[in-house]
Order: sequence, then structure tokens, then C-alpha cells
Amino acid sequence: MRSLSLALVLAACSNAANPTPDAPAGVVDASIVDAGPPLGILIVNEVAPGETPDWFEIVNVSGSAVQLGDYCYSDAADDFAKCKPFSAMSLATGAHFAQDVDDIISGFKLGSDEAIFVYRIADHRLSDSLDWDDGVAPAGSTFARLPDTSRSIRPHRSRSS
Ligand SMILES: [Ca+2]
Ligand SMILES: [Ca+2]
Repeated sequence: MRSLSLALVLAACSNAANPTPDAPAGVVDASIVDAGPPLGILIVNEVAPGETPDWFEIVNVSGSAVQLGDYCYSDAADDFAKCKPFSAMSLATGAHFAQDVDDIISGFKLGSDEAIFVYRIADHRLSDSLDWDDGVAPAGSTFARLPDTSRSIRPHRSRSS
């Protein structure tokens, strides 16, 4: 929030009779800062939209086992009514888990240009998300972090072939 802090300092130093409300960008950023950074406990490592069923893979990158039932997933940001809890199971440190997604299992499907969000249910904190664009994961391919859990995301041949 350096820009907002600077704006406040400048406002304090300026003539009080002539305020200059010129920092709308700082106001927009505030909601993001308030939510905090993603937890990064469960990472969305790979998505396979357009498969039957669609699926995505998560990895537990924390130093201890995670109860998946404490987390939920959604294709809509901050939609906790839609957010579907994972099954109650323990995911070991470093372990991968592929979650199938369809209207019956999840209440939604994964489209060709969407995103998937994983939240901790107790406090609605985002653990991780992955956004993809149309055409990046054609039939037979997925969209994945390569190498695993990295910030580099690109098309990847489906492991199911
Ligand atoms: Ca969808
Ligand atoms: Ca998208």
C-alpha cells in the first residue's frame, strides 16, 4: 500500500481547504490487501476442463497433513454458497489429489475459460487459485504448473492418456 500511504502523507501536507481525492486506485487495492495473501497450503496444480468428467489436481505443499474436508472449491471467486467441500480425507505432505468436477459431484463444471478457487471453509481464506483462458487446454491436454506447484503454468499432455 505504498501508493496509498504516500497519498495520505501528501493529503496531510496539502492545504486542508483544498483536498484532492485523487487516489481511486488505492481504494480498489484495499479490498485485496484486507483479504491477505493466499494461504498456499493446498496448491491448484493442474486443471482439465472439457474432460469427462472435468478434474483438477491439488497438492499439499504445507509441512503437515491436511484435512481436505476443511477446504472447498468453486469456479466463482468468493462464492461460498457455491463452494463445494472436498471429501473428508487426510492428504499427506507433498501428496497430490485429483478432484472430479461435474454438475452432480460439484454443482458446476469447468469451462474452457474459467478459474478454480480453493478456500479454507472456517475463515474463507483463499488457499490458491488457477485461472485459464480459452484454448490453453484443448482436448487431450491439461493446464498445469510445471514443474509441480511452481508459478509457471502452461499446457500439458494429459496424464490419463
Ligand atoms: Ca463452470
Ligand atoms: Ca479464465
